[in-house]
Amino acid sequence: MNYDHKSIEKKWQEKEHFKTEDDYSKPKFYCLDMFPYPSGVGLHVGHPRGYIASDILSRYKRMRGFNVLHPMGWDAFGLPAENYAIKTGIHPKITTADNVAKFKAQLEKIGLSYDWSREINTTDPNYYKWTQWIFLKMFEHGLAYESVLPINWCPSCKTGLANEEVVSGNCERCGTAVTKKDVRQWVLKITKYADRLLEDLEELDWPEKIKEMQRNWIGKSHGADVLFKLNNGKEVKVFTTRPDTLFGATFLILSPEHSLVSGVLDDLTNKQDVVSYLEETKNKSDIERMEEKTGVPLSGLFAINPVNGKQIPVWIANYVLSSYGYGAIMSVPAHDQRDYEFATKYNLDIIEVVSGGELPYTSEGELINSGSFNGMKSSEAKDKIIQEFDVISESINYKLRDWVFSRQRYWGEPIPLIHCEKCGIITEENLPLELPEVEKYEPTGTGESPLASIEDWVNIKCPKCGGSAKRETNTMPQWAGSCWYYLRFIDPDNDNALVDSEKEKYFQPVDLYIGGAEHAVLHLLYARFWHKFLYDIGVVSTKEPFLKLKNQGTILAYDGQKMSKSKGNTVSPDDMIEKYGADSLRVYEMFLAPFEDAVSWSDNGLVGARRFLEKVWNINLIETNVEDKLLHQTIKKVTEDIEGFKFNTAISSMMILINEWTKTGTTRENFNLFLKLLYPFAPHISRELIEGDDISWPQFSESLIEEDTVTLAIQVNGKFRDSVLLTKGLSQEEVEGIALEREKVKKWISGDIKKVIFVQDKLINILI
Ligand code: ANZ
Ligand code: ZN
Repeated sequence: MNYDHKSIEKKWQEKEHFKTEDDYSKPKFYCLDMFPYPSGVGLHVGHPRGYIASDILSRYKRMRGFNVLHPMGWDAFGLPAENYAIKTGIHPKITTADNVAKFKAQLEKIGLSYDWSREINTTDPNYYKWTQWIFLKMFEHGLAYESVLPINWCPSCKTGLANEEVVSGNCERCGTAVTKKDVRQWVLKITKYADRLLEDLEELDWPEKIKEMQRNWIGKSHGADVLFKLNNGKEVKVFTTRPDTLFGATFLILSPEHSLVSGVLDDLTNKQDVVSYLEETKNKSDIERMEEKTGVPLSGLFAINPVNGKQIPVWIANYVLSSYGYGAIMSVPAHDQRDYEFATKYNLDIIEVVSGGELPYTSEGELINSGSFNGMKSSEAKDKIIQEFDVISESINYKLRDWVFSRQRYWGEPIPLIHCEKCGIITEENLPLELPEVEKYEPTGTGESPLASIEDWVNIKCPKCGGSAKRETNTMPQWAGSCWYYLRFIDPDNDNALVDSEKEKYFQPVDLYIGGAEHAVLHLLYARFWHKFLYDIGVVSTKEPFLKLKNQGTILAYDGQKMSKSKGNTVSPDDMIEKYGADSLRVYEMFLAPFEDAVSWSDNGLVGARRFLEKVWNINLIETNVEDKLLHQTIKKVTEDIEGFKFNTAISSMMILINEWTKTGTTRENFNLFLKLLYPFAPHISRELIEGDDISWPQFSESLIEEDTVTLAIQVNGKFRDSVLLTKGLSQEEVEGIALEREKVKKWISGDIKKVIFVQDKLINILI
């Protein structure tokens, strides 16, 4: 009989159904994939890599008696569907539904064991009702506030962006250089959680790289605030991590946006220069501002260095960020790279105050040119300087900024707030507040969302005073729905609560979370923030949502490039499944490299996986029952490798076993044990071949796989000369023969052997 993958896969995909039980007596295992954005182009073979791994774990844990929650859903708000609507006039709802159907069909063909009865979609009003509910809770707790500070603005997407969405100065989505714009916006106080987000990272079993990225993003710095008096009577506060370098602070720099600047213009002797400089930097994107350090002095203004009373010049410069610290710095060119470049360029004083070597010397060391602090170590001087001066105080700074949460676009969750002239801002209690139909999806570009033009939706009566009021027209960012979706899978149809608390207690936290590393400081940080808030208001019982995280490596195209539709180098799983089968695809994707490594796709490799399964299909079953040691070693290896995420070596050990059995044949009983090992990887063919309904995970026999080799030491005249790996139980004669042939031993043997001391399986000592 031929291995006909098509009929087998169809049969088992129809037959096997996976439903998570509400049986709380069993141990649970919550195994979650990062749910996809259902894009129009469908999946390529890179996407399922993570899904296959989570499926292996889910099937394996079920076999071991766990109640497994393994759900899937759609993160369906977002710009592609909206941009498509702008082009075609087709409502994003329709596009989204089409894409979801397409994605789901693709996933089903791979044979993923999801409990589809729990499917969720973030654009479903029954879902986003709860996204809105959480927002309102945050609002009630003072964690959502309105602000009009300049924000990151993508001129192409025509919307404001969060800091996390700006990747080296460009829009995370479209790559356009981000500018600044004053937009009224809703902001979430993620900074209130900075310390907890930092501390609780320690208890997570996540890739160290991701944890480090979050630590850096939160960016907690210990240092000092220093107050500088100006000659015009005003004061400027700066944050520094190096108060020990204060004697080397030779000038002060304000960011162009610093609040003090506009007030001093008239007192300057170079007002015109400053005004044109401000104009120039305003029109530059952050990235352009980073390219070259430029600045201009505020002539006529100077500051007093509080430690030595010296007058120092005040400048504005583009590399001082308005959003960090206080938007102003004390410049220490001898010990800071950026300040050094700036001072060299503009011929400003450079005073060395920490001895070390070549300038700029940026490490800590021993103080010089620092008055009574000379000779002190930096660490000591920091404390002493903070103690000594009233205008210097200990301070902690974070890089993390509050989360700009409003978008001026259509296809997102409406923010359920109402602006009333009399009552101020009030909450919409009638959730879900559904997205209204619009005629045009175009962003206005003015900072207002397309919703603003739907008069009869915007203009309402205030629910409190009955007077005229307006709805908030901003929508939520694409990250909102994914901040809490893992909770909804636990209880997807609950109309009365976001999640039933008894169910939540049983299923939370997610035991294993698999997805791409690109979400390190976006989704993975935002979700942790929302979770901690939900913990604080008693909705969830754990401090962290995702216990263990694994990132799959990228699968690159044949040419080693990233797969993309525009490059025309994508490989579709559909074609591969049609030709070679889902089981072959699954085995190949897990075999091709360690799970977290990037690797290029190759059809040949897929053919190799297919051949392996054909060998399994054709194994010769024989009657003689022998204890199969290799089988039991394989069971042990595959068990350990699945637990350790080493799917590639698990498969190679199964391949070794199958190669052996291809020569010798095996018994039905042993073959059945093997098929259960194969089942999580290649479920369809395994189910087809397994005899009986029991698919529990096989146990290996300890006694069978006990080590049968030993390392034996060889001595000559009592001195260690070599060691050798031997089968256990060899006789003195046999070992002596082997020992005397060893190069490292031979050279010590001259003359006759007088005596041999032999301790079985341990040592041989040759005396001459
Ligand atoms: C003087 C100094 C001397 C500094 C020295 C460093 C080395 P982290 O560690 O990242 O927190 N800084 C403060 N506010 C800034 C702003 N708004 N824009 C640009 N730079 C700013 O960095 C803290 C350091 O970054 C501060 O310590 C300050 O420079 C600079 F040898 O002050 B330092
Ligand atoms: Zn953009």
